[in-house]
Amino acid sequence: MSKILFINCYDDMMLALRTMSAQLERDGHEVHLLALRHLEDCFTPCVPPVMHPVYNYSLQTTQKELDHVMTLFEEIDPDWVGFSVTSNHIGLIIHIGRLFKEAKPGIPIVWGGADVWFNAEDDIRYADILVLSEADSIINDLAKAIDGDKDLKEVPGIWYKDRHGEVHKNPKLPPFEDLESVPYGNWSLERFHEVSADQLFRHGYHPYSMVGQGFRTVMTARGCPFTCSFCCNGYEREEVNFSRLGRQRTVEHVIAEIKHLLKTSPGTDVIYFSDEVFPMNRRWVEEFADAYRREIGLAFSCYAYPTTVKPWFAEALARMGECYVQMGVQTGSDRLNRDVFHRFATQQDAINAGRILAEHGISYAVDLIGYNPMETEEDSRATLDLLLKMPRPFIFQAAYELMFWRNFPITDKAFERGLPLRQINEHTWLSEPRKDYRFWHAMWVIAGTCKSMSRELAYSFVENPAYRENPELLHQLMQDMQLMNFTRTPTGNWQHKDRHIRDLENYYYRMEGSRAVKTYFNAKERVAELVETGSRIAKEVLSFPFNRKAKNGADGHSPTEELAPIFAQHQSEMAARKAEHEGLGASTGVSPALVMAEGITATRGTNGTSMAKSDTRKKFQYPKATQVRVGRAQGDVKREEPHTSD
Ligand code: B12
Ligand code: SF4
Repeated sequence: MSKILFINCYDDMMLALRTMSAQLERDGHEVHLLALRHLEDCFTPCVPPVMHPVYNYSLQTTQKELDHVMTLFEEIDPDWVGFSVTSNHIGLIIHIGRLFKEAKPGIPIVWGGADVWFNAEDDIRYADILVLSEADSIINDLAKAIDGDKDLKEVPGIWYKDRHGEVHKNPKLPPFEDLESVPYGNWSLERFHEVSADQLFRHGYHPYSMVGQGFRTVMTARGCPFTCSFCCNGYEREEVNFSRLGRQRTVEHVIAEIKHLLKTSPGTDVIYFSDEVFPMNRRWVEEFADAYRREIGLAFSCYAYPTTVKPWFAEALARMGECYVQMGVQTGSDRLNRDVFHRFATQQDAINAGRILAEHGISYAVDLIGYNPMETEEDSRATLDLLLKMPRPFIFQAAYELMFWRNFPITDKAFERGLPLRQINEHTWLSEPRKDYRFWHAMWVIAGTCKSMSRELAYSFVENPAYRENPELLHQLMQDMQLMNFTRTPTGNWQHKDRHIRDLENYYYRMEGSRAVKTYFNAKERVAELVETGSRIAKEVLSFPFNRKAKNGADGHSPTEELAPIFAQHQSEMAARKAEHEGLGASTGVSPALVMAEGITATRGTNGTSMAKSDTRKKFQYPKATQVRVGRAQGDVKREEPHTSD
């Protein structure tokens, strides 16, 4: 049996690693989890966070933090290390891998995660084993093989280097179907640590951690029917799209997991459904809403796509309890959404969705993508218009900085078009800094945050050249406005102040004799027990008999099968819109963005939806890693130089 160290950067939810840890511990392995850096420390390593930051390249760490990582590494003395790799963090991960190898020569380094799906040919230079598929069905065999009890060539879905450095490529696995055979994630603190803000939080979390404050991640399904060009689901072809296929767990199984969390993970008080898009299957959602209200009743948050928000959907969510919906809107420009982002939801769809959510009293947040070299002045204005029209109240979540990840559809096309990008690590690029990106970022936040901004007032800013020249003036205003309107909740989220006060009032009213109070005292007792009896109880908690129901629900229906026609319906609706837009686009002449969309959408699949041309990804030769340079976005808060590739 091995000692294993799993590491994730900038995310302490780390659902994949928690699930694998539970799987491996069932076989007697000792798995330690390390979250390296909290997202809050994204670009302010040691000082309080900036409000609504542009999500920047969260790729740095500090020497002190690296020292903590090495201290843990030496204490744990793992037999092998597993990294979950997203492209943003690849430089950091390569660096840490090298430190581990120096400290313990020959230690196997295993990589899995989104970056590996897209960049295996490159990633194999840095890892001994790559997991190119979902690891659920193979992780235990992989551990056996690393222990020498099995041959690595018998483990599908991986690439590995042999003793002579030769790379062996085992066949890939299809998307993992039997979601209910996987144990619930391991949320125990016994072997969990977080390193962030220059500190080592042993068996605990960064103070702003949502997990530390009671958030627990649950996925009811895997996959998404949409194909946004900036997302891992952007290619419709199955060999490049790993999560698109819709796979849905039963209502009973999800509810059982949440109940298990409530019993075993003290302090759980918000459920974060991290499904790419919250289920769209009406029967499932309705049934789930009833069960959730009846048996759980906790506040929750989930993601929605503008076209999936229907009145029945909002009614069901509202029925479940206190709810926070995050809706990616990306832009108010139909052209940009359609031609560049490959999203076929219109501005009107976003407004309709907002109206439906607001009418049902659901808090919702919108987020956008900015800093985009394919965005025109007209597009930026359309986003401003959208924000001015969006039904209130809503929370302006962020204007994310468009990231171009290696081998993602939007990146291929940006390179083919010769757009100027700056490379920030081996697999990530950003646009060149421009004043107008900063200007529009601030304009959107102000329009999204200010409750009563008229169109006239907004456009007086837009028409004033002084702000274009000095966008930092607007950024100051933006930050002051946010400070006046928002407060940080104990869960680390930004929330509108009025709303927060109302929530607190409600909370105190409900406290008397409430379930929350009971849960609190139960949890306290449980913690006291855990402290008293130490790891024996913790082991009991870990070996809790998992609910391993068959894939079908109690009445024999299969939610995955039911999901398929709903996915198909969404896809064909999007395809119809696409066809309609393509017709319109053709008559408007040739825009660079339209040219860019070509190739992403060139052939048609058997189900009538468009398919990416099989050669699309092969055309462009990516710059080599030696060309890496580390840039700094204009207006960023001063931070330490990242320790990336060298
Ligand atoms: C939910 C989610 C989040 C949540 C929670 C993340 C979490 N890990 O729990 C939050 C909001 C915190 C988040 C944050 C971010 N996310 Co995110 N997120 C997702 C999402 C929608 C689902 C991830 C998930 O939990 N899947 C379910 C689990 C079971 O599957 P999995 O993670 O893929 O893991 C399986 C395999 O990949 C493999 N595996 C994965 N890791 C490892 C490690 C080892 C050792 C092994 C053996 C196997 C293995 O086995 C796992 C089990 O089957 C994905 C999209 C997607 N389809 O995956 C994006 C995605 C992973 N996120 C992405 C990004 C960029 C981010 C951020 C960097 C955003 C930002 N700019 O700050 C941050 C930081 C993320 C981080 N370090 O992981 C990108 C990554 C793109 C890329 N090229 O790398 C994705 C792919 C979305 C996209 N745009 O395409 N994210
Ligand atoms: S809706 Fe979300 S998860 Fe689905 S393809 Fe678009 S960005 Fe990706």
